[in-house]
Amino acid sequence: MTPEFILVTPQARPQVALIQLNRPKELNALNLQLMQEVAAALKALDQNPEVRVIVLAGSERAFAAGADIKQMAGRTAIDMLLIDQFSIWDQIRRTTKPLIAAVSGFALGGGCELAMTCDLIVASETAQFGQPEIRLGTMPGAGGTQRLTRAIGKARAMEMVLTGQSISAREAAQHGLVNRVVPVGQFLEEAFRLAHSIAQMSPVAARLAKESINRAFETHLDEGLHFERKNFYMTFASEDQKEGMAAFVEKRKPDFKGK
Ligand code: CO8
Repeated sequence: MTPEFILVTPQARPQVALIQLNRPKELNALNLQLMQEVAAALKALDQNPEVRVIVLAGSERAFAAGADIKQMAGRTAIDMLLIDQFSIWDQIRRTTKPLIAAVSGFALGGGCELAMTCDLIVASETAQFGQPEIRLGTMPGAGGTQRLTRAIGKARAMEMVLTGQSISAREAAQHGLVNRVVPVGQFLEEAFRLAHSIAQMSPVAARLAKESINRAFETHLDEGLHFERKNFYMTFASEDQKEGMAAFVEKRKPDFKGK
């Protein structure tokens, strides 16, 4: 079925796919269908052997202005429980390939949380990141209190979540929330550039490295190191490791096949 609220380009660049949120009138507000479409597209691209890295973008004006307030407004707690929208977010989190958010304009509420669910964030100079839910009488629900705190620290996360104030792209970069900030006309191209440089690497090693970094947020050091070591050993079962080291010795560029 053709998605209604996103555009999917499996080969936006060689080996790099693009998912573009496309609900412009509503500033890409994340209704349930849009989120389901994103999760389904990510699953398909994750299984597509031609794709090594995925870029998730909005428009220049808005990455996403949050969950769809109009859709949520009248719901009860039990409606929210039964709709179980966060199972979709859990599915997104299971994407094994590197996922880059290309953020310009508003990344608010669920929009900020969606960007933080990605592995890297490229921001335009106009990007603003915020968790304004408190102004609506609620609070972040898709990881905002957890991922933001891990990314920028308790004091700043408290201020953003308790006041609802946004931070600029520059502040987000200073505090380690985003990887880089570029002029607005270049944010997508910069995301593709970053995606391309990752796509040159071994997809097997990238997958295992991503998994290991994410484990750092979920466990204590001893177990994290143990997990990392197992994944490190696992790379030695790949042809890519043999190719990478042979290419170094032979002074040539490696040709990684993802096996
Ligand atoms: N939901 C629904 N519609 C929205 C949303 C939204 N989050 N944001 C903007 N829109 C709509 C507006 O209602 C407006 O529609 P219409 O033209 O029909 O009135 C249109 O988009 C354009 O918006 P504005 O006219 O307001 O544009 P401005 O440039 O004046 O303002 C802002 C832009 C500042 C982004 C403003 O629209 C705004 O404050 N939006 C709401 C931001 C917000 O509070 N986000 C948090 C939402 S709650 C949340 O995300 C909880 C997450 C929980 C888990 C995630 C589950 C998916």
